[in-house]
Amino acid sequence: MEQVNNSLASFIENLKRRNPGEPEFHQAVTEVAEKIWPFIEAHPKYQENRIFERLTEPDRVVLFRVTWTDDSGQVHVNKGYRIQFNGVIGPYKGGLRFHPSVNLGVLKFLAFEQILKNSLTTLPMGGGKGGSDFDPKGKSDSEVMRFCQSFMTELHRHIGPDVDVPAGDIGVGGREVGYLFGQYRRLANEFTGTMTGKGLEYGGSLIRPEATGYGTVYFAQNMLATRNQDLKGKVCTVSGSGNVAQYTAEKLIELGASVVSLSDSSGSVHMPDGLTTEQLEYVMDLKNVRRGRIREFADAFGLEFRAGKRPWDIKCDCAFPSATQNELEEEDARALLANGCFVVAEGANMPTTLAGTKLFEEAKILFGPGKAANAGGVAISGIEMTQNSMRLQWTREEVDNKLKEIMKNIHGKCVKYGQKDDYIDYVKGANVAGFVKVADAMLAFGVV
Ligand code: NDP
Ligand code: 2IT
Repeated sequence: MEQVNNSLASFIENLKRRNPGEPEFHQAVTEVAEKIWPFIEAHPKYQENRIFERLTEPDRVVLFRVTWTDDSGQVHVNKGYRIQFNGVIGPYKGGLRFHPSVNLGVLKFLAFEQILKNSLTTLPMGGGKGGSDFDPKGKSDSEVMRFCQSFMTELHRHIGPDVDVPAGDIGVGGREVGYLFGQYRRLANEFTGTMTGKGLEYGGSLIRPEATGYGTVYFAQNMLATRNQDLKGKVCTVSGSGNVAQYTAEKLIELGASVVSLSDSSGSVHMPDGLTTEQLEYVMDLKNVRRGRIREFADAFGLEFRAGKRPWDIKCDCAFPSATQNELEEEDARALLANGCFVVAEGANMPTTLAGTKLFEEAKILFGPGKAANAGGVAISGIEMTQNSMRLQWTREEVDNKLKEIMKNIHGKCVKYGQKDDYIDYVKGANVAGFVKVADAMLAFGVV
């Protein structure tokens, strides 16, 4: 009979052996495993039923070909994916990412994180993620439309309002969701809330575009409140300049903080006097309508553009990594700490490397991991699903209040499971709290 070796080291070794060539997936699981192992050991029912092993193997992975034609008539082939990772607490839920770096390991890390994040929101949503290595940069609207239609022509067989509900992520915003949902509705011949992040005219929710960024800022407010502080007057670095970065910046400005950086994959812009509302409007138009580069923003306002550089060497109190995974490495964490940064709220998914996370923990700063801090986006997706099922639309204020309440709740759960003698281990708190609900549902279902 196979001997079960229950040590953390052998678990990680097995995971790497069974999932070769997926470093981001290994990283995401390692972070969770390190935090929940003592909890699992203290509750043998999880270990005896090999719950964590089951939780790290997706229910299913759908991999398909996406063929489309560009404006000059040339045919292209991309990969399409949907990872339906765990559905024990609700329909699979999670975004679609279109970016050339997308591969199986990246989407498995994102879908795995999504299981615990969705559990934390308290709403009934399982974990999923999907996307393609298609690069929307430089493509015309009609090329993006043809790609989205081809992608959905296959994906529609695998999703549905009670099965799997995709949304946006990097490279998938309002325009793409419109094309994707339009094709879904046409093929399914029914109007159901099978995508979230939809336009307001066709079933979208107020505040969904803002929700991830606003929610991350609300989470930071909750963390600061544990030290009797708030965001007023705080100097904040933000990375990225897409959906999450834009609404993080908007809420920070509204709360009286000073946003001193934005970035994209070409480099960062330093705004020593703080981003103004007028400048943010310019960035939104540049990125969402004209689809330009952040350098153009620096040039338009005579600001310093730091080619190829991240914002983390800029002095700040609070940092909001809002671009992509592993954008905040050990050296960046060291620079932030040396400059006195004491709040890091992750708007992106897994932006901090394991070594960076360790430094933040040792320094006992307020470090809010993505699966807690950025859960506002998927939470309001859940609220969009509820509105679609009820066939009504809540007001902006109602939805924003729900978002605030959910972020406060998530913060409370992190404190409950992560409180240590002299600081709150939010990484442990988020992982254990997210795990318990899913694990107990898995136990209830028996060996499946
Ligand atoms: P967008 O596509 O709107 O914006 C992405 C931003 O990140 C752009 O500024 C982009 O720059 C930058 N970026 C992307 N890849 C890289 C890279 N390899 N290096 C440096 N910069 C990069 O995506 P979102 O704002 O929606 O997503 C940002 C992050 O937030 C992701 O980690 C996503 O998973 C996470 N997230 C998103 C949610 C949502 O609701 N949208 C919810 C929760 C988390 P460039 O234009 O040069 O590519
Ligand atoms: O990472 C995420 O939580 C998202 N991209 C949002 C997912 C969703 O279904 O709204």
